[in-house]
Amino acid sequence: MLIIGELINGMFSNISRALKERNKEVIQKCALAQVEAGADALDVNCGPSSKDPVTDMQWLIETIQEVTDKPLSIDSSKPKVIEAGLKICKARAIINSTTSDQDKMDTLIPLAIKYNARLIGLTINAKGIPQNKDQRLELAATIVSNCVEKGFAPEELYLDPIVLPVNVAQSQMYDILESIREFKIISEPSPKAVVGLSNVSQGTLSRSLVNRTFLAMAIAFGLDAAILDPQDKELMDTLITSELLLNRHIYCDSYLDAYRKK
Ligand code: THG
Repeated sequence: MLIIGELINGMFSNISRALKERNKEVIQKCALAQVEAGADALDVNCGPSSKDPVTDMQWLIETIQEVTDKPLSIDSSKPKVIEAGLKICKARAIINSTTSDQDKMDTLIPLAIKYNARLIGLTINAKGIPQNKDQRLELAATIVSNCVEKGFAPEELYLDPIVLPVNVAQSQMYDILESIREFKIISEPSPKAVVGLSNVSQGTLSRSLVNRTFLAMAIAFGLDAAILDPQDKELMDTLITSELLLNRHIYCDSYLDAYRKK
C-alpha cells in the first residue's frame, strides 16, 4: 500500500497560517512526523485561501525537500500549479490530479510523461461527481484510454472513485468499494486505485473509527494507495493488519513492529 500523508493541506488552519507567515518549522515538523509515522509520500495542497498558489506550492515543496526526500503528491486543480511543482520536485512526483475532462487530460497526461510522474485520475468531470458505479467506471475508462493513447502506462495511473462523506452519501459507499475492484479490470496491465480516505468521515462524530473501518474494506476490494492521516496509529494498525489478513506480508507475533521497520 502506498501511504500518502494528508496533513500538509491549507485546509488545516496550522498549515494555512504557516504558509502565510512562511514558517518553515511548522511545515517541516509536519512532514517529518508523517514520514516517521509511516508515510511513503506526502500530499501537498495550498488550500482554498491561497492567493498565489504557484508561489505557495513551490515554497511548500522546497521547504519539505529540505528535510525529506520522500515523493510528493502535488494536490491542485490548476495545471499551472502542478507544473510549477513538478519543475522542482527532486523525487518522482505524483500528479494529484487530472479529472476525466478532455482539456485536463490533454494537459496533464503529457506533463506526467515529461516529468516521469505518477498520475491520479479522478472519476469526475465538468458535469460533477458520479452518482453510481457505472458512471464512475465510464469516467475511469475514459481516463485509461486517454493514457494508453498518449503513451502513459496504466500501471502508473491511480484511479480515484471520489470518496464522499458517509453522512451525506451513505447509499454510495458500496458502489465506491465496487468501483475500486472494477477499476482493475479496465485494462491489462491494470490501473491502480487510490482514495482520499478522510473524506468518508467528514462531519461524523467517530471520525477515526469510520476512517479505519472503510480503509479495511477498501483494502479488501483492492485499494493500492490512500491519502490519509498516518499519525492516526489505530488507522495505521488497521491498514497493516488488513494487509496481513490478505496475505500481503508474513505473520509473526511482532508483525506491526516488523512492518514499521520495513
Ligand atoms: N482525492 C484526491 N486528493 C484529495 C482528496 C481526494 N486531496 C484532498 C483530500 N481529498 C484528502 N485530504 C484530506 C485532508 C483533510 C481532510 C480530508 C481530506 C479533513 N479535514 C478536516 C475536515 O474537513 O473536517 C479539516 C480539519 C481542520 O480544519 O482542521 O477531513 O479525495 N486524489
